[in-house]
Amino acid sequence: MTRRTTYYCTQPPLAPPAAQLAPVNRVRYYPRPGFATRTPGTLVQGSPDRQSWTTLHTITATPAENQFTEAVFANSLAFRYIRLLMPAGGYGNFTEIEFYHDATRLVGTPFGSSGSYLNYGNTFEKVFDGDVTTFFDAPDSNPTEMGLELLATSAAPGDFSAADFSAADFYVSA
Ligand SMILES: [Ca+2]
Repeated sequence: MTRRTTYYCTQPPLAPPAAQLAPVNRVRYYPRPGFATRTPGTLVQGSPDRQSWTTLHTITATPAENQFTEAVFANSLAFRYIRLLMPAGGYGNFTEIEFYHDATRLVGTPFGSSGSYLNYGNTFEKVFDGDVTTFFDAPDSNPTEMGLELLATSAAPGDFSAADFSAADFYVSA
């Protein structure tokens, strides 16, 4: 007698869930040392298209020097683009900016105001490089933006390449 066992799947492989964007409700920011007084008036904003922006929070106080300060605010709106908009004269002077949904780090492709003061190379990318010794220093005193086009979430600071993420890394909002 030949015993045969047939193995089969009762369900097709599950497709990864469609990635959804998480609403930002927490921001950590670390001012350029010696220039924390440039921070007040900075807006946290979201946009679906980088054209129309919704202000989600306003930073009103001068943060402490040489450390991160955290802003927590209520927000249930998920935007593809999130940014800090620093007022005129601020020169984008942050060393690092981190966006979160609750405890989940939001990551994406950085964007921001172009150039650097006297072309020293302190461009907006410096606020997303995971290094608190590097900072953005804009070429002029116009308002400056520093933000992310959201892709996914990750616990790894400074890890912003879409190629680094698998479907399992995408945050799916409830
Ligand atoms: Ca930096």
